[in-house]
Amino acid sequence: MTEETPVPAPAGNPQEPLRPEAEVLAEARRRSRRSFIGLGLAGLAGLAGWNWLISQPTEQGIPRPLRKVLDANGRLSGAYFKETRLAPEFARSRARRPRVNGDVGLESELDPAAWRLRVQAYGSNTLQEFTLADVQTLPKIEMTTELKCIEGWSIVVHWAGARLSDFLAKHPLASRAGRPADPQNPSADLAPYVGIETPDGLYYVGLDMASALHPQTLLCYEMNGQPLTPEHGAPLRLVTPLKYGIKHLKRIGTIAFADARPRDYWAELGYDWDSGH
Ligand SMILES: Nc1nc2c(c(=O)[nH]1)N[C@H]1C(S)=C(S)[C@@H](COP(=O)(O)O)O[C@H]1N2
Ligand SMILES: [Mo]
Repeated sequence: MTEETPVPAPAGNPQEPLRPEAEVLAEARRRSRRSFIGLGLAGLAGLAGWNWLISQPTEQGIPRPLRKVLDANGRLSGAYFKETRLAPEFARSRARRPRVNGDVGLESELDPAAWRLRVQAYGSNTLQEFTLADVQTLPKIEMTTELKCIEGWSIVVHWAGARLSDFLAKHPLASRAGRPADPQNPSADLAPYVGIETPDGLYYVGLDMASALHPQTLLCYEMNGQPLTPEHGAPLRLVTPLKYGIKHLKRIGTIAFADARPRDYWAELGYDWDSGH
């Protein structure tokens, strides 16, 4: 995963002052309402239909009938994503240190020696614990990809870590019958969703299984050739470059599997649950 793909220059100037993510969220919600109009839904339904629609109960801030359309779109893009798409990679010399963004769930001190990755087997209450060394016995994958924040900035970063798919192939905890995960040939009893949380449970993200098993979804322990620093998520963070930064959970504590979308910090604040780009 080293070849360079020509892509437009990253948007946003890292020196610009940060806009609060919440402000961006409010704008994103306004934008997504406009894009429904762009879909022609309002036009088809007419004004009466639109009034009916916006009077419907909401789910994640979006009227429920539209949420269904979005979910269907999400499933379609999930299938596309699984089969073909890779995030562009860059020359390693383009890598920069990203600014520290977001510290929810990182407030307490962390003792790296005492840290464990805790994984709950699908459909059972058993928790299995892993050390960082356990994760590092898996093939080390390096890639130089763009970290894109919903605030509008993006930075090229060189990451290293283990594929989550390799982890779940070696430790078959995502299938009810204990089958190794195989992205090419997923077994019917594979969990449809993965939930990942910080050790204190204060930050949490959900992924569909196709995204979790994507070849660029890493349990990451190095940034730009150095072990992760605490503010960037030491000892282990998620990197999944087809999704916005909000999904790149820093300081992984637990991984669990679910039949329905796991809770997601930014989705609860109204942002798109998939957060792909
Ligand atoms: N635990 C935790 N992980 C997190 C966040 C957070 O607040 N807490 N913020 C996310 C957001 S919004 C972004 S853009 C990236 C930024 O990663 P960086 O600080 O390494 O640049 O981390 C993500 N992971
Ligand atoms: Mo972000």
